[in-house]
Amino acid sequence: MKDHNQSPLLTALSADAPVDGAFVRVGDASMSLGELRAAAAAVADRIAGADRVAVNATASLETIVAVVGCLTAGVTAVPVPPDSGPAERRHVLTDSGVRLWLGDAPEDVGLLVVPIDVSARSATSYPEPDAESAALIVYTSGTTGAPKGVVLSRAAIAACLDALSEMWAWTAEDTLVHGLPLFHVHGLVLGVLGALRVGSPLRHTVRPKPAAYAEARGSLYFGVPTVWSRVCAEPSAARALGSARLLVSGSAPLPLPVFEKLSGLTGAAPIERYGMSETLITLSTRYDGERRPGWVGSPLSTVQTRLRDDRGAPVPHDGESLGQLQVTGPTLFDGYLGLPAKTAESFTEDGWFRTGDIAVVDAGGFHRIVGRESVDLIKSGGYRIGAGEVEQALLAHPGVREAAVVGVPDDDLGQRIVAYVVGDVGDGAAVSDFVAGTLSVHKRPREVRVLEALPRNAMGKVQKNLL
Ligand code: MLC
Ligand code: AMP
Repeated sequence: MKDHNQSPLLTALSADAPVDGAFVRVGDASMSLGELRAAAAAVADRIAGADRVAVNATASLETIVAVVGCLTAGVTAVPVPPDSGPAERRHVLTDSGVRLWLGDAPEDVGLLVVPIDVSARSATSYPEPDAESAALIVYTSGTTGAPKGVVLSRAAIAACLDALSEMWAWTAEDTLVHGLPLFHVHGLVLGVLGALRVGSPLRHTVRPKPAAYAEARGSLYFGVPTVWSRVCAEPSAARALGSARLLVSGSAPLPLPVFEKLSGLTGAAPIERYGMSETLITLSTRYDGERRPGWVGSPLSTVQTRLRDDRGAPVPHDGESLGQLQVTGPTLFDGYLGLPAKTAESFTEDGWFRTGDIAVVDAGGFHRIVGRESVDLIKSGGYRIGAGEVEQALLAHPGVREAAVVGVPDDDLGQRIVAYVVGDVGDGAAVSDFVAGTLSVHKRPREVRVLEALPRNAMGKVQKNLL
């Protein structure tokens, strides 16, 4: 195993790597490694000494230069979803305590803004920051309340990427293609930092459209299940991906029909892998191993998993018994920013992280994710959305007295957000428009249904299973 305290996190950017030729391409814009290194150093020159900074995380070269600039200077990057509503953005900025904003800024941002110029160059050389320091703070939803900041160290990122490169035989010979957002683990950690650690050129398609995936002619592709389902709906695009070495699916369950259809159209079964913002990627099938539909494979070489029942007793790994999935290993986060009690609650007494997912493990160590413990964490298009956060946004509407949000099964998105409200709101459209001012697009209910009353049990608790 590598000594992460010695080696640079972004190996491909280290001084002795070759630097010419387009390495990172986002849409039509591209940069060589040398250009990226010099542009990131120019960002580092502007921000060195800051503790942490916000990055306007659009799908662009600017975001990549900004994040690499932060990592160069040893400044923690806080990626902000570009479509965050004002309230959501204010929470992220206040909670993270950033004083600087990198990139184009909304008018009301209230921070010192450092624009990103991808053509700027600096030759300043920075020492490798401490491997235990925080690289990123990624905001993610819990069942209730506002999103929490997940603190990810450089060492955790390095450990995850090294184990994945071994599992997928991911090398500098690969060309990585994806079009995922750059403010979550999947698109940013795997999809950008992975390419810069492994040294495989990156083609980011801005959005993960099937035709753009087909045109990119890469060897390694990343997508959430919604992307693969849409690829299957365009068979010519799917067939064009038949020349790729690996298609990797993660962030949500890959439906069996999509697995089968993608296998049929491309001639090879996709790789499935499982992870969380808090743990990074912990389970995957291997490039040279079994790919079983509905199963997400085995732990990364440095990760351990176990199943526990409600009372904390071991659940057998027999391929049938359901248990709460717990994980431990070097890929885990450092904690939720400023929330020591919530961090402590998310670990068992003996230090294993409670994923909140229910799983089955077979005798060979293969894992199947069966569902989540809580109905209040919804996965829609691969985005994790807390029902509580959406309910709070709905309750801020002056006419809404009660609100309950659920994830309804959806062929395209996995789950679709539906809101039930009680109050004087006329039809649901006005409520949808209202929350559009608070929540980013993917957190908005696709449908708002107005009810006379919410179904409640004798204790007064809403019975979401009846909605
Ligand atoms: C969407 N739209 C809405 C809406 N929801 N409009 C009004 N109200 C709503 N509630 C708009 C969109 O903006 C878009 O408009 C159009 O409707 C189509 O939306 P869509 O069907 O959702 O498609 P799209 O926007 O293309 O999004 C699908 C997707 C996206 C798959 C591209 O969901 C996505 O990028 N998902 C990736 C999420 C992710 O990276 N998760 C990783 C988390 S990390 P217009 O005008 O823009 O077309 C993690 C760890 C791990 O989980 O294991 O990886
Ligand atoms: P996030 O916090 O956005 O990183 O979401 C993490 C959650 O996504 C996990 O707790 C799982 O519920 C879900 N998830 C990620 N990958 C998979 C997968 N391959 N299969 C099923 N669920 C997944």
